[in-house]
Amino acid sequence: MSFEVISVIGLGYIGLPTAAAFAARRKTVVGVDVNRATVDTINSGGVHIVEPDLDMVVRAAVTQGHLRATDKVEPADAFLIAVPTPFSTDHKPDLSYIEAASRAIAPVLKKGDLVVLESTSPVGTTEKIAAWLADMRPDLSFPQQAGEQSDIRVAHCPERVLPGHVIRELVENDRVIGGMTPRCGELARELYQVFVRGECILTDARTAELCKLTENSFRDVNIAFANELSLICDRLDVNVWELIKLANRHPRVNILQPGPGVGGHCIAVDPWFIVDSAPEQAKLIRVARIVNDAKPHWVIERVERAANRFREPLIACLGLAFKANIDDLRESPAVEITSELAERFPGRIVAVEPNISSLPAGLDGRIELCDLRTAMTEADVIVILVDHEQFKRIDPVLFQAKVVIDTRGVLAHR
Ligand code: SAJ
Repeated sequence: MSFEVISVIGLGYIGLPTAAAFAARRKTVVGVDVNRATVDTINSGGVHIVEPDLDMVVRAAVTQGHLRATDKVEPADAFLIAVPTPFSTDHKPDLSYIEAASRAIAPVLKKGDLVVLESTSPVGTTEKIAAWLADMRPDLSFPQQAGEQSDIRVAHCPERVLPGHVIRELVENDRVIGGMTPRCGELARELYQVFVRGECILTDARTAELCKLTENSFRDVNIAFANELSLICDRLDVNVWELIKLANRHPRVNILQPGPGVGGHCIAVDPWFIVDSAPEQAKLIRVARIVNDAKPHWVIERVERAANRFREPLIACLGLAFKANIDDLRESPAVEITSELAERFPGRIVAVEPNISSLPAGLDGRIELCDLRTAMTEADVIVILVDHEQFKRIDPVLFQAKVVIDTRGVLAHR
């Protein structure tokens, strides 16, 4: 089977780079997005997200005629679903985007097509997609009905790329591919091998779903351990950064770094999908989420204590992104902390974020975006929230005579 026309549904942080990767291999790629502005930007050779080298790859794909965006699903040989899977306020997964994408694909499906779910999803979602498709297309057979003889093949291949390194990791990382039947998996492997240089390992769909959730939960639990240590160290007057460095000299210990909390749209979300599916069993995973979610509040209290020593303190928050050297502010603990400080303190709060040029809606008008030099000169209290390269290079002398709350160990790691 050769896949000549590939449709990618959802042109966000994962869908767009994936579409561009197929296009770079001279496949005909049709990207689909409900956002008209996104479609127009891509068709003009631009990108609507910041990711190193993505602009170059997309521009080349569009200019050479291999990638085109549209807001309507068109017939293709393979369909990749890469839409968001957020959760509701009570931590229940919201599959509405996946269901909408599946129902949009259904009318154009033809015998022999492959449908792959890329979005990180709760266990059982791939089976749900097959059920939604079957519901809309009684004239076609699906794996849950016809097994290996089905007209349509369905598989899950979760994305695993690290924001900031997407273009490289997309090609180099191993992929776990879960077919609804072994043949579904094999076909999906054929598809991904078009651009993936890592190994494509086959399993069933449920294992692939849980595998992705497990990877991010593993990281969350390990960050929670580091964050809990930072609280213990504060209580016992021990330097947590030195402690971790020393403990990691043991050949079988590898503790991660504490921070102001866990941000982004993956690590802080995916563990809840496991908790939701197995609430009785997922005790450690749930507690890790609670520990990490509590960390921003702990930081706020410490800043409050420090600021109360001044009559009218100027507080400078260094960093707003959810982690170092990116411009992504989504689900950022740094934003949460800065916003809460603005709520609590009547005085001036400034933020330094070298990777953005204007403040997001929630912070605009409440705090000021300022340059590093001004912040370091004028502030009484400095709160380091992100370990951006620019902050690691600050002259230590500038921190003298300031109250510094260093949530990332920037000063300790010099
Ligand atoms: N963080 C810490 N301490 C650490 C490491 C991270 O506090 O030692 C914080 C970061 O500052 C950030 C958050 O955790 O706020 C998440 O950052 P991250 O670098 O751990 O992960 P993401 O969200 O950028 O990407 C993760 C990756 N998953 C794993 O490393 C297991 C990536 O490979 C996934 O593809 C991505 O989630 C995803 O899309 O699921």
